[in-house]
Amino acid sequence: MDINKENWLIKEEGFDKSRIEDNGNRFLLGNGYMGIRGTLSEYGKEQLVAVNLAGIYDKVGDSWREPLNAPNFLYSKPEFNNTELSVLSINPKDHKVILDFYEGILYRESVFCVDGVNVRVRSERFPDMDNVHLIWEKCVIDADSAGRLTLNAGIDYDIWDINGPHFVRFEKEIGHDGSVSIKGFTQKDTEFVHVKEALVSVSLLNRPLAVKDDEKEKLLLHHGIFDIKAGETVSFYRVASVYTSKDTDAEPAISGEAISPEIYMEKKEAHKKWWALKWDNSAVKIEGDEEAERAVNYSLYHLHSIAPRHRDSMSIPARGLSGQTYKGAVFWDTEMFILDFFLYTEPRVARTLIKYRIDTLKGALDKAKSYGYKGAFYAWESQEGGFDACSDYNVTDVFTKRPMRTFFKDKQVHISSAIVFGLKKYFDVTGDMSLLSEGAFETVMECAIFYSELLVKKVYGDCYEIRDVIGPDEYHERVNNNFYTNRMAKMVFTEALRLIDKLDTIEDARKEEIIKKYNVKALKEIFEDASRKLYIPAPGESGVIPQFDGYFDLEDVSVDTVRGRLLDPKEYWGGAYGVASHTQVIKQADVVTCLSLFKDEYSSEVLNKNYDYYEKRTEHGSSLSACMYSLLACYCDRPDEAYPFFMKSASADIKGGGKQWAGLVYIGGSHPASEGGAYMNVLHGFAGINVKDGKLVASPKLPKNIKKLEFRIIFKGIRYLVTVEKEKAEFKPC
Ligand code: IFM
Repeated sequence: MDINKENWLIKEEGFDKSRIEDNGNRFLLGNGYMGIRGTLSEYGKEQLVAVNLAGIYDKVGDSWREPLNAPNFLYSKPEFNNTELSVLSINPKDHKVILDFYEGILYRESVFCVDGVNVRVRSERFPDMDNVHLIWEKCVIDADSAGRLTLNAGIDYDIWDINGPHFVRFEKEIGHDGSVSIKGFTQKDTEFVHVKEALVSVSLLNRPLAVKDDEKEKLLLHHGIFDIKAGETVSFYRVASVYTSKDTDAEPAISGEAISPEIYMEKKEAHKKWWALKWDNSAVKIEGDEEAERAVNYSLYHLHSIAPRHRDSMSIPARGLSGQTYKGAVFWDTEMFILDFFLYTEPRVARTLIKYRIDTLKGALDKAKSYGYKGAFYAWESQEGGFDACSDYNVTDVFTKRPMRTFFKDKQVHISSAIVFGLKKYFDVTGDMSLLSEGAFETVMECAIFYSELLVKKVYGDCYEIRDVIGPDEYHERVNNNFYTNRMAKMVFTEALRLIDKLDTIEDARKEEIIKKYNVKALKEIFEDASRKLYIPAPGESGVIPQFDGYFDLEDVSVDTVRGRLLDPKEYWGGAYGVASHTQVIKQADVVTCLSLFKDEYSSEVLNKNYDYYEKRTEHGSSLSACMYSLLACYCDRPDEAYPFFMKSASADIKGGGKQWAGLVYIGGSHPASEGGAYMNVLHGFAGINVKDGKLVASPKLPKNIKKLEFRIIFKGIRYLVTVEKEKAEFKPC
């Protein structure tokens, strides 16, 4: 597949202070172990510099438990004739930052004019994709007249945290071989993050660097002075490693010998090869629409960068590795929006994501128990061990500054169905049933038990209801019979029944264990009954399905009318007194999400009517919304209407500027669910590829500006080249 690599560059020309925050997300680098925000090397915590670590959390006082940020090992602020070369202090004459997302390398070039002398700083950096503890950087500085260049490069340990500071003490070490190291300990003295870096400078003078420890500024720096002539360059190469108390592999040995220009070049070549291989499996070629091609592949770049390939049981937080927003927690975003990309391009990662849920079953059992239920109620915001990090007060009222009681943790019971749905997709797409004996069977049984516990039967009546829940639309709390929740619960019962029928395929010893643990026969009866009698809201005369009981009785006003009622732009729309709560205006796709999952059960007329009804009433206040509308629009045979929603989803991070606040809580960062949703739009929507009766089927719906789609997928272990043109899709094993 030929790729137009020019289209795979994200460029920022000229320095604009107001873009610092967004660029941190747009130029993000990552390797699943760490995410390095796309900030400049002279930036500090005010510019939201962060090296965000996966799967290691800490809590300070009463504030939210959040993932740790490591000390910034990419800091540098050189000086020329005693003037700092920093965009924060001098407006650069020329400035560009380029992310080559085909190669996964971030480049920067700035020219500063210091007393009439043009001084140029060029750098490039990339995280190691094989040894995920490492990151590599090269920096070259020159000037068009002679002058004194001072190098200051090292570790900045004044760390940006939302709810920190997390490190209560630091241990520093200065090697005699060009390395420095700093180990930050949290209040639990056994927990630490260790950052070590080695740096070599290369210049005609070949002068060794000294080390400066500036305790006040919290900088541990390599330092050197070079009197350079016009055109002469001073370069430095560095490698840094991050290692934490959570790691079980060996810590990389970093010393002056770990880095040299030759080693750097070797690593860079290996890095480019790594990415070329990834793209070979996953790039999406969109003929006729370069902007769409760029946006969707950029989204995939992000997903590749945050995939936990270094573990066999780990998931992806809702804001990826772009920072501490949403507490670094894992939401339903993973199974419902992100998973499909990995299922079809790198099933091993999909397995790792699913395994995380299997391994956190204990947390889900405990959570259900704490509410008086049997079974598995997964964490709405899952951290280590399945601990639910979701607070009872998720939003701060902008007027009173008081925390507002929200019920996301207690009432978004649909979370457990997402886990079962993820597992079901894993089985259907990979054909790999090995997880069944590795805890998947128990996971599905426990989720089904949980939903059977939620069923309520009226004395007069023979159907079951699920009451007092929050559906995907979080603006309407504590409703009864949410269509999405009930239909997904039914799916859990049917999946549990399907797996019970597969019990014989599990090897004997495990099967024995399972039979001892569960009364499978009794469960089968319960699930059959539940699945038959669970009330699923149906389309009324108008063809529209009520999102929940009483939804149509709410005030029917437009999204703009509701927005017009806001007294403060940051005001929260939901909760008890939110402007949307008593209206039909919803935050994000809810009925529409459900219909896009179960489209085959409804007529085209019903799909169309619901799409039209809910589209007008949706704020799209969540980045999870647009892709579901795009999917349903395709299923309604309206691909041209699907297209803008797809572009919204695919562009969430390339454009930036999304919603940054929920009440007074900062929610900025990158949007993996939106990125994954964009992939789903291409795969399931435009190419129309889905699994039916164990086989791949395709029913393409290309919007008018897309001439042709081309990409590779893996289905049941076989790789296919998919080509879609007009109404035709072709799969060729490749
Ligand atoms: O999971 C979502 C939720 O549906 C809407 N609020 C943000 C969460 C994290 O993306």
